Formats: sequence, C-alpha cells, structure tokens
Amino acid sequence: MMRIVLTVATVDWLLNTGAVTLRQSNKEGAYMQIGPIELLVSQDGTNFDFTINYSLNFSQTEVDQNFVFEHQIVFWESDSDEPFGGGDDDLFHVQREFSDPDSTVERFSFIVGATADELDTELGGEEIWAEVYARNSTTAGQVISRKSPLLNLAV
Ligand SMILES: [Ca+2]
Ligand SMILES: [Ca+2]
Ligand SMILES: [Ca+2]
Repeated sequence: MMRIVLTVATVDWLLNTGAVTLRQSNKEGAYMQIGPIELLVSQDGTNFDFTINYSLNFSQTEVDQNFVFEHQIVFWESDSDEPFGGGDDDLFHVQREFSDPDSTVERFSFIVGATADELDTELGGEEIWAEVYARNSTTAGQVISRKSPLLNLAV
C-alpha cells in the first residue's frame, strides 16, 4: 500500500504557499512543470485501486544540478455542485521525494488503494479527482500544481 499519512513538514510546504519565496532553480526562465495527469480506477468489491500517471518536466539547468525535488498527490472528492457547498473533501495524500533527475522528462506511476468506506463522503456517487503538487526543495522553490480529470464512482 503506497498511501502514507501527511507529515507536519509536508503540510508546511504545501499549505503555506503564500510564504514560499520565489527563489528559482533556473534563472533562464524555464522551470519544472507537471505534465498532463491520467487518473484511472479499478474496483474489486469494496476495494478501489487508483492509478495515477504523470510526468515532471525539467529544464536542462535543473537536470544539471543536484537538486532534490518533492512531489505530492492529494486525492479530493469534489463538492462543487453540492447543495450545501463548502470545500472539496480532502481524502488522502501521497508524498514522494527524489533527487537529481536524469533527463528533462521523468515519468511517475503510482497505485493508491482505498476502500469504499474511505471514499464515501455523501449520499449518492462520489466525484474523485487528484492534484499533483511539486517543488524544488533544495531552493525552497515555488509550489506548482496540476489537476487530474474527475472520476465518477458509484460508492
Ligand atoms: Ca461530491
Ligand atoms: Ca463530499
Ligand atoms: Ca456516496
């Protein structure tokens, strides 16, 4: 199971984005970007496996340095069309860290398991989506993020 609990340190860099300094890893203007996110789901009874695929794209300058990058996946349940509104339900987080990318495109694929109980936040179906966050942790760089398409689950 690849799911882990979000650490306090992680909350700090993820949530305090307003305090993040904009020091960048590459003064030339091309910085890390998150490629399109593919989110798939398979179901076996009350167990669900989400597969998330995406790439992080780097400038050559970022590849040439010994930077450590962090990326994090947050799974959400959308409540944007619910009658009582409010923010989306924050389901769970996966954090990954890696050092020194070898090329300008690094591909990632994770499988994250969840039970129907964990996913069921409301009457009727659930609308699951994921968001990938990334930053250069060596330079405490700006946090970037990208959203996946939405999956409708009958849970
Ligand atoms: Ca919902
Ligand atoms: Ca909900
Ligand atoms: Ca439900």
